[in-house]
Amino acid sequence: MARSPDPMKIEAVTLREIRMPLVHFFETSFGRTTSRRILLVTVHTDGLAGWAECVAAENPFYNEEYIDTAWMVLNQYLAPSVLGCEIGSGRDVPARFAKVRGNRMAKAALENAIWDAEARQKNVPLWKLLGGTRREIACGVSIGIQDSIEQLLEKIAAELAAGYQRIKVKVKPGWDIAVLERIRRRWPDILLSCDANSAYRLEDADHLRRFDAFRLLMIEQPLWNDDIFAHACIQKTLKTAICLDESIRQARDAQAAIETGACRIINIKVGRVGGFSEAIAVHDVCQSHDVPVWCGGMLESGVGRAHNIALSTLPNFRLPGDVSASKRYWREDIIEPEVEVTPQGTIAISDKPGTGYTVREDLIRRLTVREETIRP
Ligand code: OSB
Ligand code: MG
Repeated sequence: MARSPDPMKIEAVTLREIRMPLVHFFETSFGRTTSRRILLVTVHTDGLAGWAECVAAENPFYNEEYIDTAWMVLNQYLAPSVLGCEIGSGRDVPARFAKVRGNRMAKAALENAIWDAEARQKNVPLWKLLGGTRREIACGVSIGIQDSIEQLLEKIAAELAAGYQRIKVKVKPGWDIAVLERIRRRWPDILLSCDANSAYRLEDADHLRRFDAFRLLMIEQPLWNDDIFAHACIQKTLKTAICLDESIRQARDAQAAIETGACRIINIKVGRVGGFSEAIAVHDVCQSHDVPVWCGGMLESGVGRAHNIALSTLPNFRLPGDVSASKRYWREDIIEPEVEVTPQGTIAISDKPGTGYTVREDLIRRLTVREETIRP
């Protein structure tokens, strides 16, 4: 029997904030982002480094966390709970964080950095370590609210020409029916969905039923960010499948949402659910109920993007994800090679150990505005 590798002694954890301007602003129902403040986490163990990205945004608008709260929780609670410890695998990390409530994006960053280190230590691809099976993944794009419908149509045309398999547009009251009408008039048959990021209320149920005319693949998170019950009420009255994003923070939420009929599709974001271990658990709950999942995005740099790619290889990731090419976001990404999408709208999965992408530490150093290394 193969001897399992020695546990990893966690010697230090480095937190870094880098600033990266987006190639194009990204606007949702809760606001516009033009430049990212990104928190990167590095774990140092036995001469190896594991990297991960904390997907908490600049403001607590998508969920309760943002970069500054994540930094503090990592610094004061999460890093101390692994520093100096012998850890066998990424799987063993959530138990060490159990006392800390919520703060899932902060937890995910440190857990995923340890999975990243584990894959390197064992010299296996991260996607295999996670239980992945796919050799290529299907890609869609999420397109933000634009200054005009014409500008949006131009963007969609460019993404379709690039090969992307599914177009998702952000919607909110006042930027919805007219937008979807124009898209469907020009492209009657594309795979199309929309994401409201919680912009509607139960009083909008009649309005939301008008979306059924556009034969959408799904409508993502129409109601409150923390709700399951009200989504179950409106899903009954909609032809269009609801996909939950914000509401699904853990496998129990997925189970509740599926069993109450609150959604027919689930978006998995590894940061939102607290790390790879819980992301796999959500995936498995959905798979056992025959509910398809897809991988969501949070405007990640290459470090987080590479992790999303690895996660997307699990078998129940049956719909195109919001995992797209580096160049849609960044003039220059912090990994090598950059993430590229084929003309068929897929990303090919590497057989190399780890993520298959190299972190560009030189570039990261130049982009760093804040750095702190925590030791036992
Ligand atoms: O709801 O999926 C979302 C970006 C920031 C916050 C929330 C969301 C998004 C996206 C972008 O839709 C997906 C991406 O391209 O990274
Ligand atoms: Mg969403």
